[in-house]
Amino acid sequence: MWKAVHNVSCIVVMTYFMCLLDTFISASPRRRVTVDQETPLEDPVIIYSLEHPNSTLPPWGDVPYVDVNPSVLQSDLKQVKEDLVSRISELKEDGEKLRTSIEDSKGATQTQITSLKTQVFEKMNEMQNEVSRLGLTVMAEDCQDLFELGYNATGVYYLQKFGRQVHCDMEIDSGGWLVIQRRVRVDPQVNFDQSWHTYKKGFGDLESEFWIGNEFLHVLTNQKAYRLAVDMVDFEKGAFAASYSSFRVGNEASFYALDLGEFKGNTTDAFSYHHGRPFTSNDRDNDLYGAGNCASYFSGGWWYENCYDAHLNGVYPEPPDRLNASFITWWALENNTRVPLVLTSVTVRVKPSP
Ligand SMILES: [Ca+2]
Repeated sequence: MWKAVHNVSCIVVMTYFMCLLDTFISASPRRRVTVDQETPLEDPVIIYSLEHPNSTLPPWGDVPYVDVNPSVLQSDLKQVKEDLVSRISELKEDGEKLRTSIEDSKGATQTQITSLKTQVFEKMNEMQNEVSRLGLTVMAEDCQDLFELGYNATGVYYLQKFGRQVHCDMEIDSGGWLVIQRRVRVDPQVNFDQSWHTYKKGFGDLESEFWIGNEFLHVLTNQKAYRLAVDMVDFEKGAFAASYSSFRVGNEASFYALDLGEFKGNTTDAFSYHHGRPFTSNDRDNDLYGAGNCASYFSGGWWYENCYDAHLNGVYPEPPDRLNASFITWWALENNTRVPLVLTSVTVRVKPSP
């Protein structure tokens, strides 16, 4: 009997303590931490959501959760704070690096700008010089002017003043020579048996054979004093040179009369024979040959008298023939004997007198 009473008493006491425990637990605030449902519990990404235990919540077990005690939470918060401080520190370092980088960049840019400025100034100077040169080029009166402006390549140039092209020899005899006539062996040969009008305006090809034109010769040689040089190559005897201290051509009213100065050269002065003579073409007979037109006889316009000692506008002899020297010819004296140079190439060039 006593044992039965004892058992019942024990059950009542245990129930009482269990009730007390339950009451105690229920009365304690519960800190619950919900976790992301997608996140495995083994490695939870904790979303700190402190809920009051009396708030409406799904039944326990429906929502994954972990109970954390305050010390753990405090530790987590401390870790977060430390992480934030660390991150802020990193950001500060990054910012400092960025600032340094920007300053470096600014420095580099400044250097580049300085370099660019220098280049721009240099370019501007170059352009200014070029503009100046171009301005002077526009004003150029002849090849010597171009040569002095730095144009030192032999070839065809444009003279703005005259609105035409000219061939400049920038190499021979100190350069600056304007070529007024050239004969070279080309096929087909340029026809020099031309009319007054054609000789007046000029003809041929500046890169090969040409006559620059009587009107241009007149205008050119009257803008300043010029000297003249003739380069010749005989088909057997080689090169010869003749030069004249002055060279001037009169206007059309004078029939482009020739005015030559003092001769120098390694051959005979054949050209002075024509000094003072008007020009004759196959359709304008201004020569002193009474029986006909020298230009027609010798197939090319020239400052004929009766008819010539030098004739550079003839035709090439094929084959070269010294006995019948009525071609491109320069009569020379050899041992007091007149001997014609039969020329296979000729260049006549002018340059301002020194
Ligand atoms: Ca005549």
